[in-house]
Amino acid sequence: GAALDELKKDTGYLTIISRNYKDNRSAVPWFPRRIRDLDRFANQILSYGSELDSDHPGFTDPEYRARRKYFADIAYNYKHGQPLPRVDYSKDETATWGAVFRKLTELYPTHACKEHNHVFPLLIENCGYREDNIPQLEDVSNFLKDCTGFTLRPVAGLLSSRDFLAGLAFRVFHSTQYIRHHSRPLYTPEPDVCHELLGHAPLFADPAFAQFSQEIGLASLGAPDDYIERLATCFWFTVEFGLCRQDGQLKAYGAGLLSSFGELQYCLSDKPELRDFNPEVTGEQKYPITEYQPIYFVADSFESAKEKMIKFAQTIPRDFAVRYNPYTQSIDLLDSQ
Ligand code: NLE
Ligand code: FE2
Repeated sequence: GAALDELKKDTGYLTIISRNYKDNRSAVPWFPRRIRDLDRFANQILSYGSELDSDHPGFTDPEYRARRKYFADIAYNYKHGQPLPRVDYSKDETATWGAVFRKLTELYPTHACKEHNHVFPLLIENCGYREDNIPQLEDVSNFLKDCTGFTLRPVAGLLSSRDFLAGLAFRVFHSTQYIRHHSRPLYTPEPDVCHELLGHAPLFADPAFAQFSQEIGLASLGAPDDYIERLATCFWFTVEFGLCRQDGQLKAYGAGLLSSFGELQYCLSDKPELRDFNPEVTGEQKYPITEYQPIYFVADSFESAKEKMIKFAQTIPRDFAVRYNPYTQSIDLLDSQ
């Protein structure tokens, strides 16, 4: 009747079973309810990907700056559902990728977790991972979709933690498409296509890891700012810089490690400090972003890390619960009691 019509007008046919959310809506930070809502983030990036700081290795390289603008524009104009634009990478760009690829693939068998080593040959087989070829985001996104339902979206610049994490609730990963400046191939503090495709993509093909990542995303929806900060920190120390123990040995699964030849060796040396992953504690840890991490957190498995994240999510002050509806690719809201 009238109440249902009112609710439909309010939500555009999304499922709300939570009266709390409906009554309290103005107090809850906005969050995407359906996958196409992610298109809104393009207009609210914190910095445009082509504005390089003066200490960036590409700052004084006009060719590199023009290239960064080209990639930022692709992402800025991208809309959900479109194929990810294919890019012709130059000879120099491909050479940079090749240097990174060659060095890292030497280390993976001994340094990367078993999930990464399991998926990597499949990417070589199906997505054009080769020393002399930079894979296309479209091909990798389609591969991930088949494995776990994860997809990639191009991103024009830096998203807020809130927006970036919200994508994960929909199994959407915001990915850069440009490549690092050729002058510094073995470590960069900013993500690039090497980091996304060598570091992140293989893990998003793993079902348990995909679930873990989505849990962080779901926990973030409508959460207060201080919890977004904690969740982003947990993301940093897991998805970006996580270590795990496998068959009694320490291995890397964090993308920031798996895309840096220097840090991948350093993280398994006796130099850094190691602590057990626990969202309550990990979420409070401060970290540098432009140098190797002094502290890493170690997970027992993606399953156990996921269980810990789910427990932590229940401590977030939110008077409704969220559930991802894969049929409609939208978020259902439930009463949490
Ligand atoms: N340090 C990483 C690399 O060199 O590939 C990138 C980390 C991005 C968070
Ligand atoms: Fe990353």
